[in-house]
Amino acid sequence: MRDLNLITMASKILIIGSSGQIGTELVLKLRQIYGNDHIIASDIRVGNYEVMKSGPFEILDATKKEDVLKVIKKHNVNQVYLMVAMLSAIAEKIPKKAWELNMSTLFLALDLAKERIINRVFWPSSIAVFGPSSPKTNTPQHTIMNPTTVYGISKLAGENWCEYYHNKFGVDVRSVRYPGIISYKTIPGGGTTDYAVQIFHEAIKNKSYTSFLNADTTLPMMYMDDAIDATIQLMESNNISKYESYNIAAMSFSPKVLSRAIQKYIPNFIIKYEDDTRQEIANTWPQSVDDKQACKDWGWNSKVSLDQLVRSMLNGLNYKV
Ligand code: AKB
Repeated sequence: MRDLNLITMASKILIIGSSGQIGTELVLKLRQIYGNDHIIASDIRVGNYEVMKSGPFEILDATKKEDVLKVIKKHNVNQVYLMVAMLSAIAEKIPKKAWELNMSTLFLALDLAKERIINRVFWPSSIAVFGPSSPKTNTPQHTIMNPTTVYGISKLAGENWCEYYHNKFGVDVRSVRYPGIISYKTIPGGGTTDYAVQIFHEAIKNKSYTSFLNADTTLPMMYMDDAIDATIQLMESNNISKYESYNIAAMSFSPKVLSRAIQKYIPNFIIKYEDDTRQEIANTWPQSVDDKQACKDWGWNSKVSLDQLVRSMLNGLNYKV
């Protein structure tokens, strides 16, 4: 557990969207650091067993300001991690709903900070802010950005709004651009990088997986532990030079490279390829991003390699290696 100073500083933290892939593990890690009662989990649906039994949980619709306010007042919350979003692939199917959800929840959190009801917000952006005209490799933090998906457009607009609220109203809102996040506790839903989680479940169960991205589609990826560390490190940092979304990087791989890394432990695993509309999305995203600003400003450094990721995934899913 961290020292008392930090606990007082961040006395109560609300995670909105705590039943999702990242929200689940964020709650568990924050509870380890700050103590169970300091971390309020909330979502529109109940979360996994560990989240539900280890501390406070509220059913919460993140689009309803009155309800969010009630929870904030009830628990005396002063920081919010807003982990609600409709991801890239699903958002293409219901674009207006996705835009509405992604933007209205962000405005709600920004306004709470503007009104000084809370004093710090974390809001996740994504590599989806980049587009076909952005440099493909080592994509800089500042470059041409022309996202082609509703999700990417909402994330880029969100980044601009965060900066605007910071510059105009002094809102302390912090953000990283997540790559594809790989984890075993909760499955992701509706993203373009989801194959990199599904593949482990299928490799263990059926020894075979049909990838919806083609063999050589290389994308930036990260193991969940690194993503959680980056998020908390940024939120705790006193060294932020830029109130804008930071690129963070760990590794890049394609379905072919990942399948070979899995075959090291499951030699009879086979992968087939049948790409679908998610391929078009992936084609517009970077293969790797340059994260030197995050390294310099708040000491970001990834710790988990591809082989460690594969071992942790297999062990976590009870396939002991
Ligand atoms: C998605 O695939 O939509 C997300 C992302 C990269 O933001 N995982």
